[in-house]
Amino acid sequence: METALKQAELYDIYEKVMNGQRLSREDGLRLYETSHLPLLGFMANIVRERKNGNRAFYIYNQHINYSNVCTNLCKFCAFGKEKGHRDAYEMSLDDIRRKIRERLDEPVTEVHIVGGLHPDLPYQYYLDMMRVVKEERPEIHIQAFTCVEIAHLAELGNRSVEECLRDLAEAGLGSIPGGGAEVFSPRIREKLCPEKLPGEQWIEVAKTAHRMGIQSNATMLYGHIESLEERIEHLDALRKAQDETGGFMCFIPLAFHPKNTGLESVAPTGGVDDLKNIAVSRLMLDNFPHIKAYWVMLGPKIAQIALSFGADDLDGTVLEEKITHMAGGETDQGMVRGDIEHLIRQAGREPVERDTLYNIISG
Ligand code: V47
Repeated sequence: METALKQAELYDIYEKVMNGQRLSREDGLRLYETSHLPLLGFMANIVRERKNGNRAFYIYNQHINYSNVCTNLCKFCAFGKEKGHRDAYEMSLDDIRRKIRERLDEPVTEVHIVGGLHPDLPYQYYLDMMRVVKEERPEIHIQAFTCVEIAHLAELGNRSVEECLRDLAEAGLGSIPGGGAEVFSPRIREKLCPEKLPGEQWIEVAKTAHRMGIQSNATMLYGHIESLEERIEHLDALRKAQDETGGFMCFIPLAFHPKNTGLESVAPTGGVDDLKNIAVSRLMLDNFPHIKAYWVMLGPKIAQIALSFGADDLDGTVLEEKITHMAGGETDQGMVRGDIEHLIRQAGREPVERDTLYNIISG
């Protein structure tokens, strides 16, 4: 292996990995550029096993997308619709109550709730949503509202981000999912989502949450018009924020799905780029405890291989995912526990059911 690493001119990076030294942005770029995928995976796997051993985590969760009405209408998104559009929808609090009730006989531990930036649902709706979920299922962990939604809600309620997060936490919010980060580069945001919260502000919302003891995740949407440099800048910005707060639990590279979006001419991501993103993020984000291979976007087969390329988490049972499926995602709507565990065991890993905050439930 050492000879192969030398021949591929990656040996200096390997030495850093072995010594637990931080990789530079230039190192990250070289890793993205290399065609030696197995060597990249080999190095990422060293870090993955150092941090998480042979475990592969999953969660018994449920997704609820309360509304697709959105004022941002990002080019890469097939989910968001203008208010009044024939496919636009919004769930009432009773609809949300019903969604939770429908699955009370299953051991769901987390509900993941996100939606578009709705122009006129009132602030109270979001607080009541938390309360309704907790009334039906008091022990469930609510992971809800991306940093972009939090900034929107704060504005809606005439609150600072901190006050808004306090209101939400009092009503039942447990943690924040990683969506809405896209690629922080202003060039990309200008081209694809000019209305969206700028990258620095996304990071500010996350850091504010962390300082209040609310943990969160982070994502990067890759495989559209971003450059490798822009991916590295994104990872570097997250690494810096994590140095400051330590509040990120997990990083999830999200594979772009072009169908029904404003970027339909872009080809879907390939398996090589999917695995590279898992591996490079594992190697660059040395201060993130977990890297998630989100099977819904990667497909179960790539997600399974990703468990040897740096990922230690597959997300979970999910059920009723809309954002990927509206953009042409062909994976199932959900996976049962047995199938997830089988996928993990086939990869030679040990399945471990976790809760949202990575406490072990069983395994
Ligand atoms: O914010 C939008 C992205 C995100 C597309 O935190 C798209 O554990 C691909 O963030 N193709 C939502 N991606 C999903 C998300 C997520 C999923 C699972 C777990 C966690 C977590 C977070 O999906 C959006 C946006 O960045 N997205 N459109 C698309 N066409």
